Amino acid sequence: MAKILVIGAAGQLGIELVLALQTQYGVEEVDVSDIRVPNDEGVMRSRFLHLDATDEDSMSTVLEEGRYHAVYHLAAMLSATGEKNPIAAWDLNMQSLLHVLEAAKEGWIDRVFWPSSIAVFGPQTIKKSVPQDALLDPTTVYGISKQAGEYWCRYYHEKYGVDVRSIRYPGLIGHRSAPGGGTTDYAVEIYQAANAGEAYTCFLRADQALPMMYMDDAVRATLELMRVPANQIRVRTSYNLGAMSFTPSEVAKSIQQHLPNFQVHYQPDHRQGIAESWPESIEDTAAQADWGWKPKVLLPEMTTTMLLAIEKKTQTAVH
Ligand code: AKB
Repeated sequence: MAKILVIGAAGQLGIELVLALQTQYGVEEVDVSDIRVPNDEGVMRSRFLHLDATDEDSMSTVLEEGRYHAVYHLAAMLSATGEKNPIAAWDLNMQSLLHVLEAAKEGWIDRVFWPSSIAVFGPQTIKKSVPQDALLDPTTVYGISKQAGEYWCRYYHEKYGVDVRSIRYPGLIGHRSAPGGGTTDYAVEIYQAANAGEAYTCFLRADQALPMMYMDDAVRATLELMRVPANQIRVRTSYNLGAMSFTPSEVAKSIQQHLPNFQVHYQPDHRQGIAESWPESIEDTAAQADWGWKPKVLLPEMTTTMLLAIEKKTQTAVH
């Protein structure tokens, strides 16, 4: 039996996390599940379970039979899509988490990972270097579900001893998987457009700074947090995690160092309002102190890596 289950394995983070878990623990040790089949051959080397994470009966059957050591529960509707479907976002984000926490309470899972987000912060939160215990003030249904989820995690830990761990991810940027439905997605799309030789129309303002992180750092942080002995984890809501903060015009400039003719136009849409409500940068001393978190990749290195990797992928697809 596999020891690890990733729920939401077809998503942007899911694909990358599964590949890293397979490398670390072996393909046979990882089961992957989603409501849609992951579009990645590497991920599909693991056993795939077709699973609707909101369906209590299927979830409890899979989790009771699986008796997993670790479950990474990533299924969620993100900020921009969530605003179009608030009730569906709430249902998916909350019901699925409660099914996993209940299964852990039954003793069917030893350790749970659940992602939170910078979306828990809002207009009343301080904008720069947001501390761990800053005011939470979410304005999106996604952010509200993440705030509630954080408190559910702490509740299950304190009441029932469930070992659930969480990170407040900033915007994640990677080249192996596509983002979907987020406000920070521009920071992936911009590299794809640049590589395709196209101009990019950005849905945020040129000067909208947001906290961001390169995917390899995010995956490493997740694996590191899940390896830490339980008694070292002092934050049972969710850890702030910082890496970099940049604006669309700063990414554009960094791309222009490699592709001087690259152009970006700005047409802010409804996602600008969401971005404006979020902080510009995050302080993460709790994660540093409790489990030694340290980001490795900053904007210039990320740009070089992203452009090279996307180009390689495009060439492989053509040949
Ligand atoms: C989104 O933009 O909704 C996500 C997030 C910051 O959690 N990438």
